[in-house]
Amino acid sequence: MTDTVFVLNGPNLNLLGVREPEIYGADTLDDIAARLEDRAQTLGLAVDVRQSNHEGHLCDWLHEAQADGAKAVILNAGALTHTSLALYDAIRSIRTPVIEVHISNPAAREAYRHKSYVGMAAMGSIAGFGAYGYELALEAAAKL
Ligand code: CA2
Repeated sequence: MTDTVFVLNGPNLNLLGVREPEIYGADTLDDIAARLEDRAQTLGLAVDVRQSNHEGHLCDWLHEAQADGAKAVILNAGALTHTSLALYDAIRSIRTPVIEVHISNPAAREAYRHKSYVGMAAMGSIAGFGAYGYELALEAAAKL
């Protein structure tokens, strides 16, 4: 059976390509999903791309990834990255590897973006390469 990688996106990432393209680029989440689906096919994987503005949905989906035997989770938790102990605990509570992704480079931005609860629990992080970071994360997931 084809291994699936969950690609979970947090608050406001539904606005990608619509607002602040100077920071987050011109691609919409649908554009990113379409490229990931293509790339996944060549890697022999499937992707399940989701977005929610609600912290609890992201926790539920992390649990679902484990229950479904997903190969990995790629997680851009948006601003919840910097605040959510619940996401930290959810990532720690599953055995599924989680790869943190950010379009921008939070370390080069405001001090309040420097702490990452997701990064403290994730297997690894990719940040600052724009939307291409999702594809880099998928390559990393394929190697696991
Ligand atoms: O760079 C990233 O991917 C971030 O996760 C994006 C978050 C930000 O809070 C993190 O520090 C870094 C913001 C997501 C909001 O998405 C928007 C998309 C388009 C326009 C406005 C916001």
